[in-house]
Amino acid sequence: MDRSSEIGVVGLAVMGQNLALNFARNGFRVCVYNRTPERTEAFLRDRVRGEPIVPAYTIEEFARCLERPRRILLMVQAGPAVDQVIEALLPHLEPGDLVMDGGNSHYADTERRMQWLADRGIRFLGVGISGGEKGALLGPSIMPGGSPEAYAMVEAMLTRIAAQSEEGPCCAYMGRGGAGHYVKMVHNAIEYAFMQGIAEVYDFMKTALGMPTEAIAETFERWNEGTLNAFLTELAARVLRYRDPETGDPLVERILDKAEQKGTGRWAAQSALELGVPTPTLTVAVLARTLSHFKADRERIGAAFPWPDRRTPSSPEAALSDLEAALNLVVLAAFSQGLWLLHEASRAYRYGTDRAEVLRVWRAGCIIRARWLGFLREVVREDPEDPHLLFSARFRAELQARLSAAGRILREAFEAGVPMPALSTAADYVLSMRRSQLPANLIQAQRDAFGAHTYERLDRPGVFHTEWLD
Ligand code: NBP
Repeated sequence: MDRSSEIGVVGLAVMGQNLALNFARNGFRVCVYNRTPERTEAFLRDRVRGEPIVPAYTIEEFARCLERPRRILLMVQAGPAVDQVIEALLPHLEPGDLVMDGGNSHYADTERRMQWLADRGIRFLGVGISGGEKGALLGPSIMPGGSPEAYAMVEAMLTRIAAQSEEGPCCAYMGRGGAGHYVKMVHNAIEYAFMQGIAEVYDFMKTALGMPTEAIAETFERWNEGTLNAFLTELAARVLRYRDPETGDPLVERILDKAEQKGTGRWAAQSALELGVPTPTLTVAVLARTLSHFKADRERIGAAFPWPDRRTPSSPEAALSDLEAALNLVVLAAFSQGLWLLHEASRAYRYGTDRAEVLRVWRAGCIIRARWLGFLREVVREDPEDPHLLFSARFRAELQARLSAAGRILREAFEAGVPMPALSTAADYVLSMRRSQLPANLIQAQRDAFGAHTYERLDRPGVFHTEWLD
């Protein structure tokens, strides 16, 4: 088996197993290694059915079984495990070999590892992979970043195992340095916002409209036929339809209302703050998950803070139509903010990311795949250098058509005590970005009054300070 495998996969949890099978089913010879040998044995016994996959039980054996230059994909837990695996691999690698990290690593860690390995002549790619376990097996969306030479070593393999859309394989070079993991992080931030938007309209249907879970599922199914056609819309409907085998009730209604997170949404919010890019809808989706954790506090406060929690709007049919428009607004605002963040990050970190290519790669295979992506790509291509989708007349028209509906929903939601942070921030984002004059003049005057921070004037150039309190 020496030197015969075209690709090596380290880490055989769900993602690694399915990617190894995906490579093998596309005709590539694969060598697999996992720290705990029992997992490798179970994989070969339970899942490998004649595919060209060979196991290695030591790192030495693993390095030996790969064609030179080696191509290795790490699918281990993000964080210190990636460094530990690289440490273990290093003595067995040679200049020219390529290591890819396919996990959800932080883009700054990816840049550090890239430098670390470059000093030893070894190439490194940070590869964002989306699609969950099913996507990994049947065709994920793949976002590789690093040097173009490193990408050229695996382009044919990655584009072969990726999801295929009418616009080509859902894998493309995302740019230099940590671009691949940065793009995946923004993907996840948009995913958080989309899911938060879905959760809010579900809450509105349940609380303000009093709809049973089945009817809410049916509504998502109907919306999935239109502009909201998306993996997450369909998934919401399917999850809402699922009945608990034990009780016969919709399982979702038996699930504790605390949402978990693994970090990519928070990293995106942190990066946006560092770069000075406003991404309110992406950020509030992270905060909403954090707030959900304070269940006991919410129960205590809620008991002492009465508010009408059920109020059917005068026309439930009209409310549903407005709600569909409102969710579209959340989705469009989330993409708009995410793409602005990508534009600024690409400029600040010199990634050279082509956002039209990003949108093409998100077209299929990934969690945020949605009908809107084709339109968004056309908008970005109108002028790829524009940071904002909001500069596009076509994009503005889509928002304008939905903003009033969002306002009506927000008024009803307030009356019914339904918090809608993603929708509120989406509407606020559009309203703020269309205002040539914001009240920041008063903030600046106060800053100057208490801290002599100075201000600029509208009517003449220069920097001014006033003794406001004399
Ligand atoms: P996990 O994130 O659960 O990681 C488990 C794997 O990491 C096992 O193979 C484990 O080996 C290995 N590992 C750990 Br933990 N510490 C290690 C160490 N110090 N040295 C060597 N190996 C170590 O697996 P996953 O859910 O398949 O995800 C893999 C990566 O892909 C993660 O970064 C994840 O965020 C990302 N991702 C996951 C999904 C998804 O849907 N799950 C989607 C997209 C991306 P062991 O068997 O010896 O414990």
